[in-house]
Amino acid sequence: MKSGFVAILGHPNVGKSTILNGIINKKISIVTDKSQTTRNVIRGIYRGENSQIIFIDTPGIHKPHAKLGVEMNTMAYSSAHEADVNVLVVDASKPFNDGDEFLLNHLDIHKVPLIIVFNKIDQARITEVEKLKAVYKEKLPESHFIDTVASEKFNLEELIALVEKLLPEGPEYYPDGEVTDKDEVFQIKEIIREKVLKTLRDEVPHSIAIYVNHIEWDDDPLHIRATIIVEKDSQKGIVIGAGGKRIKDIGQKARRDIEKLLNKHIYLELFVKVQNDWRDNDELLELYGYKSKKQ
Ligand SMILES: Nc1nc2c(ncn2[C@@H]2O[C@H](COP(=O)(O)OP(=O)(O)OP(=O)(O)O)[C@@H](O)[C@H]2O)c(=O)[nH]1
Ligand SMILES: [Mg+2]
Repeated sequence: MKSGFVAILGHPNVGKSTILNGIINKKISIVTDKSQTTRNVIRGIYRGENSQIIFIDTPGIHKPHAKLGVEMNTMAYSSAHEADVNVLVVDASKPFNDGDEFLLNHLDIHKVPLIIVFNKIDQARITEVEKLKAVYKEKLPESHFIDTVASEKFNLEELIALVEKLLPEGPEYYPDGEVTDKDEVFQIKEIIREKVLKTLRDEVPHSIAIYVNHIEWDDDPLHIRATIIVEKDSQKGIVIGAGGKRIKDIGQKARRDIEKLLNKHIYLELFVKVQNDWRDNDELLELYGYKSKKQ
């Protein structure tokens, strides 16, 4: 059988997590319109008739402003290094820029087959996409190209077929039925973070982390106590909102999704806590699950 590890790489917000979810046909990785949504390496296990492919969603590579960003970039770089096939996702609606050049110079994408995915072609002009492709063709003549609209699942089956063709023969890495390497607690935290991200703007989304204090698995409804960590006092007020309206809204939306995930009624209690500069604190980064060597 064909099997192996496929890293999905690129800048933030290009559609990497949307591609993973579309391929696995399940929401494994959270998606928002904010950049730097994904902060961990998240595996999705795809099974074909004669293949098992471990697709690896990675944090978007960016210029880091804190240790958190450095950790995130490290996760992406090492995923590229370890992959059997690399998938570099680019936003087809944007012209080639210095940031793209930087990625090509720093990512370890020259040892194994490389697919360049031109995503968001629904937002791009054909002539501009052609220009972009000409640049990549010149820089990476051996790479394979494919156009996608990940949000519509357009061409994802073709992408899977191309990956299958490029993968080596190998063993089954995961038992039947497993779709991700992440446990339920990770997924609960991510659902809450997604709802916070979707409700907030500007700098606040980058400043939050989620900590699960306690889950009473035997209770019915199942009882979850979680804390939204922010970096400044002013952000605490923003997350809570006037009269607690915003945190209530976040809680309701998160509860619905967590109920779908666990297929159980849940009672979700949310707290907000300020932890100054947690994004630059090694111990707290480890506590919140953002240390790259732990991946
Ligand atoms: N129009 C359009 N929007 C898309 C497409 N694919 C993804 N999006 C949207 O682009 C935004 C970013 O998608 P993500 O999948 O979170 O992007 P990402 O590359 O994982 O981003 P990071 O996790 O921040 O690195 C979301 O609002 C998606 O709905 C596409 O093909 N066309
Ligand atoms: Mg993502």
